[in-house]
Amino acid sequence: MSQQDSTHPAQPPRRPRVLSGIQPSGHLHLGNYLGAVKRWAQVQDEKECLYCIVDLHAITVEQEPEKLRHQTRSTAAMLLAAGIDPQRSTLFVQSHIRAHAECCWIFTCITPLGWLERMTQFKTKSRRQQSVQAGLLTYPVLQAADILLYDADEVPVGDDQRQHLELSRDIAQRFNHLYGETFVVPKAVVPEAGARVMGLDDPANKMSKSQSHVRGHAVRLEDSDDEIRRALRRAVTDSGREIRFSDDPERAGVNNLLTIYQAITDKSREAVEADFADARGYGDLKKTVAEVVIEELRPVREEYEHLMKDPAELDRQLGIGAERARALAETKVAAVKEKVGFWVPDELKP
Ligand code: AQP
Repeated sequence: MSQQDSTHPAQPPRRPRVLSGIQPSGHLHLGNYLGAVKRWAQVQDEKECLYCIVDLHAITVEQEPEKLRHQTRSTAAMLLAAGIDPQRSTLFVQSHIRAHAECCWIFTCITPLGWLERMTQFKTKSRRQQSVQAGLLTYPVLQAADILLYDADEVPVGDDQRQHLELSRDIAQRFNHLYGETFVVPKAVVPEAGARVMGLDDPANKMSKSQSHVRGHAVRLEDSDDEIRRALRRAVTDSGREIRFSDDPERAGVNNLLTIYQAITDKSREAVEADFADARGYGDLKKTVAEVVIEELRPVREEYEHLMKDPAELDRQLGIGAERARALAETKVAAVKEKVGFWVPDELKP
């Protein structure tokens, strides 16, 4: 070994950096858990993870201030309960880091309107609103800022977020093209099973926080065992009897129940179908799915209830996360401002 090798041992390769976010816009549900949060917890050892409670995103639709404040904390508690470990991951609240809003504005000025008007989520959510605010349209630009500020390599999300991720990539490439190499172009990581959990009352549409107040729509992560049993018993199916995965829209309800079962048990599609070969109909399917959901969510709910009893500790954890995230984001946004030609006086440099 040369002298240089012994004094400067090779640096281990940087672990891929992961960033993902969740809106504190209501009760977290089984779709959030299977499509996102469960995977977030699983990758904490192999990747460098940042997880963000995106309250700036939540106000793109109307929120009650006190409720939003409560939901921000309860979302943090639910993430910790579901296995996000603040020793291994950086967990923080988006509005605690000013750089997100600053970077969003800069991106807004390089993003063509047509890119935003194409977004499916904008079209769906704006249909549900009586009056549509501009923030709903620019939502994916803020999302690009969340991701690109931290040079994230990977973004684990449910299938519904694929299109937004494409837009983040487009914005990164456009900025790099206009101002020179600045941002990592991230990639979406979508789980094979559970990527899109559909509403139990309406399997044509995804399970959604903002609809979780609708009776029979969602399994909420804090639901009791009985509430979970009731929600699954009521799940919409069809008039058939065959328990198989299917792309037929008529059979979307059964497909959804099998997808939930598969995402929890981590079995192959064949093994899942074999488990129901002797079932006597959809009633048996619903009962079995309810039991695996209950077993999966019970420890999460119990830990959540425990964490919610100590808000000071919760705030302390979020403070530590914000400090770590701020150090990264402030440095990056300073470099971005420099590139676009802002004059930054010394006292404002990080
Ligand atoms: N139904 C779903 N199936 C699988 N994954 C889902 N996700 C959301 N719904 C499903 C994933 O959860 C993560 C956090 O989502 P979000 O907070 O950004 O909310 P969202 O995608 O807008 O969906 P919600 O939870 O239904 O909230 P509202 O109603 O407020 O829009 C993301 O990774 C998402 O893919």
